Amino acid sequence: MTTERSLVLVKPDGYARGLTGEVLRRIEAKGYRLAALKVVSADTDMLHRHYAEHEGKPFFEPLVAFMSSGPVCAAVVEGDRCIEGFRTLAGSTDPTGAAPGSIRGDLGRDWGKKVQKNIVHGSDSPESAEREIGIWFPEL
Ligand code: DAT
Ligand code: MG
Repeated sequence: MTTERSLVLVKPDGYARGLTGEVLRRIEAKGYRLAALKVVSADTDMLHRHYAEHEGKPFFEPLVAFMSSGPVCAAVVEGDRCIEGFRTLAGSTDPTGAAPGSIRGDLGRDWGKKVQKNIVHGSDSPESAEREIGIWFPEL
């Protein structure tokens, strides 16, 4: 077993739709622990750092604009292999193709803005998780 931490965000679409509780419920039902939790209005500096790997891609600036369009719920999720586990709970990036049973597959769809409004973010590696936790929870 490898205990990991993941940075999970309920994005502005999920927060505005009142899906925060449903996302957190699924995380806890899976057996992961909410080690830290808060509602944040992210500024563009934070988001540029958070999405640094996507800088220069055509969807980068629209993504940052969307992510700063409203509050998000940020969580540090803890558990054995929770990085891969949460990404499985989230489903694939495009909600239209995400598997039923996943957060994006059950609750997301094509809203006419490509795949921007896909409800959640989850770290993709232990290195990304620690970097992202430093951005969203500098106090930890
Ligand atoms: P994920 O969130 O599944 O890790 P990612 O890291 O590749 O996906 O991309 C980050 C976010 O950027 C993703 O959740 C939605 C948006 N995005 C990704 N690919 C996109 C594309 N081709 N067009 C528009 N937005 C995109
Ligand atoms: Mg990603």
